[in-house]
Amino acid sequence: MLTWLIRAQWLVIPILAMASSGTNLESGSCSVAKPAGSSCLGGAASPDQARYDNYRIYNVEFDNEEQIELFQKLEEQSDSLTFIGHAREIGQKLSILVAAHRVADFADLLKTYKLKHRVLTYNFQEKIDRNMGEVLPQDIDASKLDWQHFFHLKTIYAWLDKMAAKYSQLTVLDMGTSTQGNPIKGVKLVGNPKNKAIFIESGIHAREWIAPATATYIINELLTSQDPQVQKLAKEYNWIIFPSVNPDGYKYTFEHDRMWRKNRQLFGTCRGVDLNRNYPDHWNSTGSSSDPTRYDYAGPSAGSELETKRLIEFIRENVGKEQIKTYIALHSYSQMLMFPYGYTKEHVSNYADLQEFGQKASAAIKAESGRDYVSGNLYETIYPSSGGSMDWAHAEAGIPIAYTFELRGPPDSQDLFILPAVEIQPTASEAFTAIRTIVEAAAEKGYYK
Ligand code: 0X9
Ligand code: ZN
Repeated sequence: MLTWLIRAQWLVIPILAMASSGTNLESGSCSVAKPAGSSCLGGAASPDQARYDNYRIYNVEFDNEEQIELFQKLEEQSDSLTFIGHAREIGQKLSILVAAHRVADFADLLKTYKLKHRVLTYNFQEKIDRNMGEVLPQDIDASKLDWQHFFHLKTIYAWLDKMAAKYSQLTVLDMGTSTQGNPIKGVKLVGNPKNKAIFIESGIHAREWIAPATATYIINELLTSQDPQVQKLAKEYNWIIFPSVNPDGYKYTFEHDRMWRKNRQLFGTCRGVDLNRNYPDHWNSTGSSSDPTRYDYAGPSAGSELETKRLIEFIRENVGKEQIKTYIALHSYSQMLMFPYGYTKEHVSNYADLQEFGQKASAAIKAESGRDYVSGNLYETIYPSSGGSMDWAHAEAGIPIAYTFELRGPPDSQDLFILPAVEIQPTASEAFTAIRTIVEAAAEKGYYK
């Protein structure tokens, strides 16, 4: 049985069979011929796009060690099964995106080893098609940016410029360029030069589009909200917000593969370092891979990637000067508010405070939208993982309040990272509520004195 399974993975995968007549489609135009099934993608149509027709999402639950070992092997053996996390423990539920040509033998495996499971989605491409229809063309006027659509990097950057031109308290920052030469742009919103600062990192994982959308929402709220509480936060703190710290990856998800996660660094036949495994703090010690083909590849060495170096350099230069006391990393999905550490279950020195602020924030979300967000240290709440930016920011840069948010949807989401655009506004709003709650609770405890 197992031998048969192992062999099955060597079947030739007929993906991209639709690819290219050789025509190079002009970006921004949909009037020219295009391969079947490709969409306008809001002006970034490409003939070379990954497709997920009839890919299924399974959610499996492990009842015994044999099943766990089996699924650990399966993940190692197959690149046509996208695991959203690793098989680790009894009682764990795991979502797996199964390539169409593997559905039969995957279903057989579930039956043979009696795994509890559900099919969450039967055709993942439908989710992607719907999502690509929610993207506005990249050359639209930046004043059209809203929270009912998703936006290209170019549009987001133009919007930052536009907002900075309009509001004198806002300046555009540039951390420097990415691996492929894209700028890593952000903004600083100054209420008063003497204020303590809150740093928001977003989009380190390319496919988590709700993260950059939430970052622009927060910038907009801080600048335009009529709510006195929000105006107070904009006045009493300075905010440094980078909507996309992995611009190469983000662009790639619009132009070539909606499911791309890592940066775009080349390693022979494959690409990409998981930037959230690349930070020099207990680097590559747990929950990360040394194999560049993997989604959680830690990179060839600690801090190897240009995007990591840019962020480290920025924080080192500014943590004292700008008095950065809070670091928030935005991700999706699973609805979690997590604090350090990711690499060990040992507790940080201010564990009790971070726990309390996290619980208050999740209660505030519950009151606002009814959504459940679980709070706790990252290691125990989601899974062990080392080399994350949050651990580095807390342990190495000395930023006392540090959180990683996993935004919507729920852990058993049928959409994985493809959150419907109607959910952008409520998701961003509840994330901002959580941040405000954390900041206000930390202020009461004297963290910003
Ligand atoms: O695996 C991750 O990087 C995060 N989950 S996601 O689904 N958004 O990819 C969780 C946080 C990982 N760990 C650390 N910050 N250490
Ligand atoms: Zn992520």
